[in-house]
Amino acid sequence: MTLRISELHAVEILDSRARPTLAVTLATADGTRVRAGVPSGASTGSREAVELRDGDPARFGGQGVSRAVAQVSGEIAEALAGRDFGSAADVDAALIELDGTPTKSRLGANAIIGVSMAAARAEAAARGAELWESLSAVAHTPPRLPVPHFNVVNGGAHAANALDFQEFMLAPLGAPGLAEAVRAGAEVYGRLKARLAAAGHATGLGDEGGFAPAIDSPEEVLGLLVEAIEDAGYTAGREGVAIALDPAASEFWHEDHYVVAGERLSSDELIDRYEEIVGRFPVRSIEDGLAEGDWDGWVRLTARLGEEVQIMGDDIFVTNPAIITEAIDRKVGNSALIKVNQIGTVTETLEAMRICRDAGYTRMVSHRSGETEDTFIADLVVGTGAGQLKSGAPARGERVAKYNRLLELADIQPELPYGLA
Ligand code: 2PG
Ligand code: MG
Repeated sequence: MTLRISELHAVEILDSRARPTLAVTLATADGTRVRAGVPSGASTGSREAVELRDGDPARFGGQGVSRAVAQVSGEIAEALAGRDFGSAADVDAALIELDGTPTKSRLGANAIIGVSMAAARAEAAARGAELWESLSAVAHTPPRLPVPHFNVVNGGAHAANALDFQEFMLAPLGAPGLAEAVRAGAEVYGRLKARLAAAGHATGLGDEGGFAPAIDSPEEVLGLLVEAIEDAGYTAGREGVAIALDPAASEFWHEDHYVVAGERLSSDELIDRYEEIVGRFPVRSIEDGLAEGDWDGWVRLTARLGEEVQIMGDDIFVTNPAIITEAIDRKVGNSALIKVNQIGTVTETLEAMRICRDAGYTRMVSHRSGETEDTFIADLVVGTGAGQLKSGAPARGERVAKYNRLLELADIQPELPYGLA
């Protein structure tokens, strides 16, 4: 297979939060044209690959990406166009070399990931395969449809309410297939809305399409979720609909303590709190339960709850193969959240997932809070057989686009296995 890039072009578009991002178009000499939309986070890890933003307050409050657009259409296009690449991985290697920084800050991780995603699509086209099939071949992983994790209550950096925990997700583990899991998510979402309204809460939405009520207690939200699951006719638990949390604790960590609903907590007190929560509610997964700098706390959290619960690193691991390797060594967590733009190329994302797999760490592929209509991550999770996806609520186009892509795949490819890996 040869990939000859004939044209590379980017345009400044909007993400789901009215902030600029990039759409990249890549054309190859054989006439293939592919496109990629670049996601962007709000609660970012400090060691993530660095987005290039203009910083010009006269445009989009400094958030413009015209410089990143110029890097794609300028320096990157000049370096890559006309060259023959043996694979998308070779394109990624060329991008990393051209950028020359450890955090992709010179060309911009947003510029680089857009080109990388487009190159993965071009490779799939060159193989005459769907993106998920091509990624499955590249990663040497059997494809699988994932259990969707629907974020139905938003707090933290994703909503203007006083709720410190960022995400409360429904995990329909008991569903026999993807369509039933999506249905469960949508039905519980509807019942939750009714419960919130009946209790006098606002039903406006946060950035990921979940409700953002004026509640500050995580336990109160969990109680409402259990009621909504039961209202919808499901069992609250692993045999029906379980719950996953992303407290995103780096956001409420203050140098040496946490603050949850106004209460000051040490790492150990917060771990005690999680233990109580897991005892009272059907919580199957805790992502970023502690802050990214609190590695000693993470070791204790994993030792205390890691047998029963998925202890997942997001801000702390940032999809970075070297950091994940260190975490595995130090017994930090037992699972990794996977976001392509945290590390900046698809190849490095696949490498991070391989390292997890080899160590027995589970993987959940993830959207960002700022999204586009691009469904790349749906194909990524299927092709890598990771078994878990989070893409926000079962509402709002940019979230639902990913779930809808999975529903289509489930329909067209009925032989694909479904469920946790
Ligand atoms: C997270 C993500 C996605 P953001 O913390 O897991 O839900 O949020 O994209 O803002 O980092
Ligand atoms: Mg997170």
